[in-house]
Amino acid sequence: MDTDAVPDLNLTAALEAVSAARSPEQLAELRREYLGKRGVAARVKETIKSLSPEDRPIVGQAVSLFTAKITEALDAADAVAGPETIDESPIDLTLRGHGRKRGHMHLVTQCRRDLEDVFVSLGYQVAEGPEVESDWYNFEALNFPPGHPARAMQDTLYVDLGEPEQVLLRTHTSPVQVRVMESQTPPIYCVMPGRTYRNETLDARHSPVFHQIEGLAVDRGLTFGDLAGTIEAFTSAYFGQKVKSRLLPSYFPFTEPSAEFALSCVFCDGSGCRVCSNTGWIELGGCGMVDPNVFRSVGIDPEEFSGFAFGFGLERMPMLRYGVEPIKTFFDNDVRFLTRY
Ligand code: FA5
Repeated sequence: MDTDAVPDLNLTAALEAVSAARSPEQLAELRREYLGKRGVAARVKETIKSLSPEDRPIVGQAVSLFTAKITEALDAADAVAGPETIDESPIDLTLRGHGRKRGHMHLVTQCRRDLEDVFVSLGYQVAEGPEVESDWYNFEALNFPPGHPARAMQDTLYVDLGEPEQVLLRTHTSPVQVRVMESQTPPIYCVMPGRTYRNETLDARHSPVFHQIEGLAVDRGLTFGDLAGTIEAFTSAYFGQKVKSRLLPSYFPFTEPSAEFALSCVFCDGSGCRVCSNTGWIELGGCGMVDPNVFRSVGIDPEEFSGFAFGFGLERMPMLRYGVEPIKTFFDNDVRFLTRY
């Protein structure tokens, strides 16, 4: 047996060298030294053919054991030390980035904020109220006594809590008027945006869930002229000076007199088209002077103060401004619609 070739195959020393290696480069160097084409294991293997028949299997097994143990140790050390090569090429700062995709506000929220800004600039405050309401706030305090036929104007969704008092999903934002008048003393100038619910079938312009914005002013000496001027001011601030508003007699139990307000059609400038059913006008909401009974229910003296209120569908505003239809487009959450506005 050629004893000169065998001492190179020192498994213990090789394993110590592997465990002493500190970097991927050192491990790569040891892999070449022990397992490479001209490495220790290969060179010892070459000598096997010159050995005696008895020694060949002994040295062959020793080489296999050495190769297996060193491979195992190097693989384990590589896994801890990380990749064999580290990319040290400089970062190319001229490459275009991927950019950061940013979300934005929903069109209804944008409209709500725009209108809030308009009203704040007119001296109004913004208030909110609960969407799950009592019958008192949604109806009774607004001069709709139980069994009053006007309750049928708003098909109501009731919440069954097993309580004697009826609880419901508010059908309009007008209950917030009552809460504001209960908690503040006049003068009051306030707008109240929020989500509302009605037991209605979905169609092009009506949805069981929609948004309204309510306005309330209570002060000494307010007149119907102030109401008309306020409606003109916020509609032209949102749609531009070209758009005119008009009031037509209507009925709400909580305002007297009451009116319906409409805008000159933004699609045909009032000359008549399919959208406005050839009338030249598009209805936006209801309004009127606060009924003395409502003032009494919240402890405000109707002899001393007068007030006006108005309420309209929030979706109607962007529907008219951008021609969005049907109303369900706002709630479908189709990304193509959401990213357009
Ligand atoms: C009311 O809800 C009254 N609270 C408005 C009011 C406030 C009158 C203050 C007087 C003083 P009405 O039911 O007409 O009124 O609804 C007002 C507006 O809400 C409608 O003109 C319409 O723009 C919108 N609206 C009503 N129902 C729906 C619905 N199902 N889907 C979308 N918008 C609706």
